[in-house]
Amino acid sequence: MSRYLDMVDSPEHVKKLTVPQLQELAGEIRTELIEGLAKGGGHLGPNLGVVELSIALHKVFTTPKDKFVWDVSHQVYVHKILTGRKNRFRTIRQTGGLNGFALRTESEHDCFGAGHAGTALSAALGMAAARDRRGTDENIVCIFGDAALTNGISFEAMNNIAHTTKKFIGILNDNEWSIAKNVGAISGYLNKLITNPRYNQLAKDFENFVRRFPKGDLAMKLAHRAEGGFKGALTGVGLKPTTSLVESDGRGGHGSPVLFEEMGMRYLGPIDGHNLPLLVSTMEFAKTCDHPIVIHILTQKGKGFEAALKQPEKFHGLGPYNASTGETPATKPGTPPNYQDVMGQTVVKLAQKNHAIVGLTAAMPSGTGMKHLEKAMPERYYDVGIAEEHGVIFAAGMCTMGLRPIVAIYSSFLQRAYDCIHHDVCLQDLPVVFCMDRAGLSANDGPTHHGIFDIAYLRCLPNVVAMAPANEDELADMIYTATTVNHPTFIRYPRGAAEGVPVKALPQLIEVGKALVPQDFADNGGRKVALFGLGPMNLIAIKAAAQLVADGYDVAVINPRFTKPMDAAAHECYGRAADLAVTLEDHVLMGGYGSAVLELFSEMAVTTPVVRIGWPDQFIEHATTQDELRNKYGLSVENTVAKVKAHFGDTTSTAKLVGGA
Ligand SMILES: Cc1ncc(C[n+]2csc(CCOP(=O)(O)OP(=O)(O)O)c2C)c(N)n1
Repeated sequence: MSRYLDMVDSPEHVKKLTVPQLQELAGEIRTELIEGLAKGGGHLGPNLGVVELSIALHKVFTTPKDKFVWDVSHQVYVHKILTGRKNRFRTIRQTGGLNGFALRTESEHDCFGAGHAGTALSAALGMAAARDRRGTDENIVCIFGDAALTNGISFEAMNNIAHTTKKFIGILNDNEWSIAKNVGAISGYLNKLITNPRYNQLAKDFENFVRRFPKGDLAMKLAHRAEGGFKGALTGVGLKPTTSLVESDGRGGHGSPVLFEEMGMRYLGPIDGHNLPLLVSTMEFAKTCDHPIVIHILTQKGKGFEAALKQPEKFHGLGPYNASTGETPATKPGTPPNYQDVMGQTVVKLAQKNHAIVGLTAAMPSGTGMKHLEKAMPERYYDVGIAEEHGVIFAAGMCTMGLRPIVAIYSSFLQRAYDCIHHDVCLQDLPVVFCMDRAGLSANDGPTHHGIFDIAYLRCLPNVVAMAPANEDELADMIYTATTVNHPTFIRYPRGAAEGVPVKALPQLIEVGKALVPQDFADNGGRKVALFGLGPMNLIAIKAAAQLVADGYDVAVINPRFTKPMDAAAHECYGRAADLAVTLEDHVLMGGYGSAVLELFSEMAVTTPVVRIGWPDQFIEHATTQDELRNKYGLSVENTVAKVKAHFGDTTSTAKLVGGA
């Protein structure tokens, strides 16, 4: 049986279909999402929630002229399917395939790239301001989730909207979930709006109102003109300060009737975000508005897939699953634990012994493993929402009162809080412990999520103690050590499964600034090579050492453990003794660990040549696996061996050399 989906490959095709046909298309797209992502995984739940919304947007607006700005943009899969990328959809997040987020270089329909939350309102407002300046008439539509409102930037943008432009369409896609259940006063506030009978009645009135008119631009213009009377009903209430509309929130506030209206925007909602005819009419209406407007739509994360509806957190983003049942493959026996779980379990152990310890996540309880503390000691656990800046300063405040906050944030998301790290934590030398997960690649997410800049951005700051464990046991020791150091501490570790090293029942203190030497020179008469392998690259160094030793080299492997303070004595000793020093890091070369070694050698007049292995000075694309990218960019055992041999003019290596440093 032919499907509408087979006929649709661009927004023009969407426009040609009737609303009932589009409703069928919605069902077909859901099937494509569920089946198409089953093999490789992806952000299934959020995309199932925006099928009708995405279709309605393309029915009413015309990209690329009109602009859709998606917050985080993990929910753009349907938009991709409708904008010429349907045939490549099943390549999403895989090597050479579609990126999992909006990407300007991928399509003219992706007007703004993202991956981090909270940027859409600002970007969209910038576009609206630019449009107004150049006197053109593009519609700018910003789609943001309820969790985006836990982020400060969203409010910074909203503070500016009404003063900046008259034409701005915001769509608040409210499914009550962040990745986990949304948190904080804003989520409580939205809930009050959703359940407020007054607003529900107004939204119903709006629905009845638009239903009376035949579909189409002209009808909506009429509707808009007639809106004078309607407007009173729609917004007048919001502008009147009536505290009774939203009851006291129990937190000392009475809740302004409608926050968005207080900020100078019109508010329309709550609207059923799965009612396609209503969405189409609402968008037609929004298009004619001469005021910034926020349309509050209610959607279900995972709509149309039982398993995803039942477990919204798991299905927010996941790996392969069974397309019929939603079951995910069991972990193979013997698979090491994830670094994030070792982190969370260690925090629980430490918190049991040290009452000053508390744990903090910025909306990522599962992703960071902080959920272990949430479960074990909910009163010592804080989820601040998608608010990394606030989270870091909040932790700094806690430190001043004697607490020992452990802040778990992905390396890439921590970038947002850089000034807070500098100004609030390091400058005051407050002992916040930072656990930086996903330091290294997040392969299938791509450049928005790769965490490969943190050594560079941290090692320039005074007071910092920065470490990188080579395995999960060392991670536990480092977290413990960090809780005893009276300075800001930062621990970077990679995504996913750890190395399979047994983790001691109780973590041990390690000496700050002290490297380890897992393999010393054998003095076998071969050429001396010192491999300085940081963090997970230590294993690469050990494997490369085995091959080099087999070929007659004399190799020492150093596990530096600290990028600040570095073990100057160990670096100097092995640097001087070697004929060649090689640094290996899962980080950009520029400003990273290898750069620090060069600086140290220069200061100590160590003249041994240095080869640096790490990520080049470019944004690294997404791929199916980390290993593919490591091989491509030369962060591999083979390339390490080849580089060493090339240095000595040894032609026994057949591997192609990658990377220039
Ligand atoms: C700065 C930042 N912190 C954390 C994340 C991780 N993250 C990705 S999506 C998401 C939740 C988004 O929720 P919402 O905006 O409501 O959209 P939904 O998935 O519910 O549709 C989070 C916390 C991120 N992308 N960016």
